[in-house]
Amino acid sequence: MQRVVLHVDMDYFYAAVEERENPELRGKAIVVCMLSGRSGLSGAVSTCNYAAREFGIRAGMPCTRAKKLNPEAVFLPVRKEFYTSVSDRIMEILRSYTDPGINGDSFEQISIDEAFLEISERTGGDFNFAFDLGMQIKREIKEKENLTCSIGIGPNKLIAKMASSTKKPDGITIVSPQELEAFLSPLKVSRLWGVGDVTAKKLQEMGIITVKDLAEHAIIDLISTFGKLRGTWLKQAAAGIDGSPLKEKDGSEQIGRIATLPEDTLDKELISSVLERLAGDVIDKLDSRELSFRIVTITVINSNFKMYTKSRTLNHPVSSKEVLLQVSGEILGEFLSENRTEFRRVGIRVGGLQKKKGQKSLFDY
Ligand code: DGT
Ligand code: CA
Ligand code: CA
Repeated sequence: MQRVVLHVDMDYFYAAVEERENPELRGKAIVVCMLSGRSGLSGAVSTCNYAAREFGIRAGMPCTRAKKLNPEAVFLPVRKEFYTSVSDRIMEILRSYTDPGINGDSFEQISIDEAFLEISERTGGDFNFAFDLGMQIKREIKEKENLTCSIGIGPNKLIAKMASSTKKPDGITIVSPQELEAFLSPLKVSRLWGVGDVTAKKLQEMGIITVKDLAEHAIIDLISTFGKLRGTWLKQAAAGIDGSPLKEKDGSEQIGRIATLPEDTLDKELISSVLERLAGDVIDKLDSRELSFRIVTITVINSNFKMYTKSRTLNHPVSSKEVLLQVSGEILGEFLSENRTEFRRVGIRVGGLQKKKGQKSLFDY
């Protein structure tokens, strides 16, 4: 089957969150600063919205310089923890779009505002379906978090990542295998994900400016300058070839199942019976890989399609189904006491996975 990978990058992330939180800032140039804590504006620009970018303000420049470029701009301090909590919810949404139950990881978060999703199975390798899925993701993030993102879709991570930065903000760019060559050829080599200034400069000295130049260059020459590994990688990247799999950050892998309830309901027994079945699947999967878990997360989606999640972290890693059911029952109880809108779907997920060392009983927990 044709592989399809989707990459999401949130637009002007920190500044977008600030803009969302203070609607009166809408339309103004917003600059989010890492303040050094000494005096006034000493520190560097962390990011800024597009209105500020029109004045030439950029991430990394001193805030005092940004202030000179646009004295009217609104300067705000970074609130990293808050952005992280927004990011966590976005990652939650994204995760729900990945291929379920494939061998290997189907989700990879690469920074606070970026992630890869493996969607080959879910789209049947069809780039038109992938486009629809991308639009759906954009809508859901807009609806739930009132933020925009830019999406790239390609036959691998390299191309998906490069595609997402082609149209920004609020863009979506598809590069199917048929479009690959036309997409890559005219780009400067520095646009290749993984080629930094140093490599680009060396390539330029070899007369290699565009990706097309690189693709046509003798591999032997590349290897003699960059070594076997890097030389081969460059040649392949120029042809848009990248076989690297998605990889969850260590310790962030999760195993989960989600299902639609037989009817929209707030009936504890009915919901518990579905959760029990899902928990059984999760335990089977853990057993087959000899894993234990420490974090239990329950997700509910109500009949208005609002999604809620709650997690519990245990003191020790465990692998027993009783514990999973007990903890998920407690969380479900909390949900039911707080919600009046009927549930439509429920999901259960475990994280904090590690290799099983000997079974823990309910008593230990
Ligand atoms: P974009 O993606 O071009 O629409 O704009 P951003 O702001 O999302 O930029 P991105 O994706 O490179 O970075 C994501 C967030 O990471 C950004 O909102 C703030 C933070 N960040 C980026 N560059 C820097 C930097 O140079 N310094 C600091 N402190 N934070 C940065
Ligand atoms: Ca971004
Ligand atoms: Ca980013």
